[in-house]
Amino acid sequence: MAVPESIRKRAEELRKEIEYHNYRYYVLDEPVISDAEYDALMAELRRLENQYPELVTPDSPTQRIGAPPSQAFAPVRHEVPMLSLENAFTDEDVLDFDRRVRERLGVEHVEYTAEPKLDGLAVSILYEHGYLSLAATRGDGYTGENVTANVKTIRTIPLKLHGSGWPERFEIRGEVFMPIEGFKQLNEWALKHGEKIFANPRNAAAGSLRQLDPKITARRPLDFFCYGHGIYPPEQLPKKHHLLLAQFQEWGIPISPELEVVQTVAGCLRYYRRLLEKRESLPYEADGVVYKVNRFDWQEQLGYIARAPRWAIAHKFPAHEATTVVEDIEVQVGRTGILTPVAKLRPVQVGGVTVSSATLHNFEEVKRKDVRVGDTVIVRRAGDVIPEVVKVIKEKRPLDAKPVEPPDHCPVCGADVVSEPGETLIRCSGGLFCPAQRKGSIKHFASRRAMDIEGLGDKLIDQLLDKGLIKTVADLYDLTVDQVANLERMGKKSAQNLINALEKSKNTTLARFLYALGIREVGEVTAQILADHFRSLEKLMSATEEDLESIPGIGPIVAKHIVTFFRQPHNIEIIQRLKKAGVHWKEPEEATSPKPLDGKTFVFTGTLSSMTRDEAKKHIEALGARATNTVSKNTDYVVVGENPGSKFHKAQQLDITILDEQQFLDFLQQFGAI
Ligand code: 5U1
Repeated sequence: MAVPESIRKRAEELRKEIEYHNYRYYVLDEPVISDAEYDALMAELRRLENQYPELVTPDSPTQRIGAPPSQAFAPVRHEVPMLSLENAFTDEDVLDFDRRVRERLGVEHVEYTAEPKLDGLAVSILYEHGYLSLAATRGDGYTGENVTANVKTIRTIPLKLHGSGWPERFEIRGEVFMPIEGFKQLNEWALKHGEKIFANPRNAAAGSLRQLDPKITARRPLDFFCYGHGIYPPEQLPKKHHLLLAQFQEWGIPISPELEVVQTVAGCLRYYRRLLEKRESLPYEADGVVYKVNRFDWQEQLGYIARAPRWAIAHKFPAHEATTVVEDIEVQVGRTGILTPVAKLRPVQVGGVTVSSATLHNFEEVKRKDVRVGDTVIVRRAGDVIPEVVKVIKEKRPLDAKPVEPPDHCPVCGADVVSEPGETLIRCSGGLFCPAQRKGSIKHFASRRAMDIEGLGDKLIDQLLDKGLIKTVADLYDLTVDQVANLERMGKKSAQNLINALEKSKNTTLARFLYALGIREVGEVTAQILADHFRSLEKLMSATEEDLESIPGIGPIVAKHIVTFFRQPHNIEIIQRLKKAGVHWKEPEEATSPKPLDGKTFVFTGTLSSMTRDEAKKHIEALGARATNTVSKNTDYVVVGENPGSKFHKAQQLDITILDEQQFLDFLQQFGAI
């Protein structure tokens, strides 16, 4: 059946539009349409392609998840070998590297590029006539595996290059990685569904990319930064490495936002210290920094030794893994009653932090890893993820190492331990009568992303509960200065501060309040969806499971938990008491009412002295703007505090409006936000 011209044109329009929205969403982090609108565009394109299969082009956005499972990955020979890097572990190693570079070139001053070394999986991607045509893993450097179908599912990698002027045939090289947040969510999901837990983001990225079924890869939160090239016509190569990467970025290829050009080895070492300080707050795992001689002609002059270039080196961060001994295995009870085995460890330094306990996730994991009290284990700490036991060194197991079994009764309240069919997790059945669950729910209520009660930390909550001053979250708002002042390590002033913080927390948002209630399966995102949809607590409380399930993003399990929660008389009583105590919020407005900064994006860098980053974000969000992490040409304002990072330089390069702290405060004042 011939395809009518009008349909062909519509399919082409849809492809372009969807790719544009993919770019806004995945690369710029600045979507301009809702998920529902995006889904409607995809559905329309799929419909047309199903009706007229000849409309399916290799770069169609539908092809990102549509490829059939392959039986194995075919080998791919790299025309230009994929090199590895020499490692430097100390400043001296880097100074030696720079000395060797300068001596070989016979120069005094060398310009380098510096960027994070991501802990992921290296891939090479071939573009032909502007289309992604082949993607392969590094393999042994000479032959890799064909992972084209899987790489095509990574939303930030363009299937068709933007702009123009690209060589007919060229390769980009870079790292596929899993951002820490995505890794945490993937493991939480795996934990709940009894699936394999990944030891670290690197394994998760590698495991996801090497899935035989690309549909599985498509569901994994993978990302990519390009750091170099393979095949490339020499006459089209710019003079410097950073210019090539800037060119790649113009064609829609993601590069590290932390990339910087630095002068001499001193600049390299300064960059290293800056990045090391930021390491824990980076959204991905970096295991070091890579320095490269920026000029391509100098790179060529320097050449290679064995399989590593003489013009680049990886300066490694201190290890995030260490070996220690399991002194005990305790069972902790969380706020939803889940029993988690925790290894109590002989204290050990892991990447600059002393670690004395590590999660074992659940009892299936304890069995699978066969962890026993007395075992020598490898522990790992990644970003702000809770340290975990990676593996047991069986050769070092003492004869009296003690295995542990899951308990039948809650170690805190003695209630029966139960498990739901098909769940790996076991729970205490004591509900809010269990002191551990009560404590957990109060900690959650007070936490920064919930009611944000400053100063109400774990130790204080323990004391308040132990002294019988509070039993539920509603009791917090009945506390008096005198009651608090009598607690250990508290005085009149700190007690008054806590009462002030409680008073301040009463002014909240519906989404935060819903999240703070600790309804099972209602995290921050779900709470926001519910607040946006119902815009009133009363409406949500009277919603049926059916009403809830009709909302995009709310499934039957979440719907059931929500309805069950609002059916419990003690929950209703707590909500009424909280409202009576003065907890309030402005009903979220219709998304359509315009705000002065609608559509504007802000990036914050450095420390503000007058408010926290979260407070600053709240101010601009209230005016309709959004805060993003990456500076791009679509950023409207970059707010620069003390000790700003590379985003400041990027903003200068891109000529974006920069506001220092005072200018930012004036700006907010102008809109009556402060
Ligand atoms: N950031 C970065 N990681 N990384 C890894 N740059 C970089 N360069 C590499 C490797 C293996 O190799 C160069 C020789 C292209």
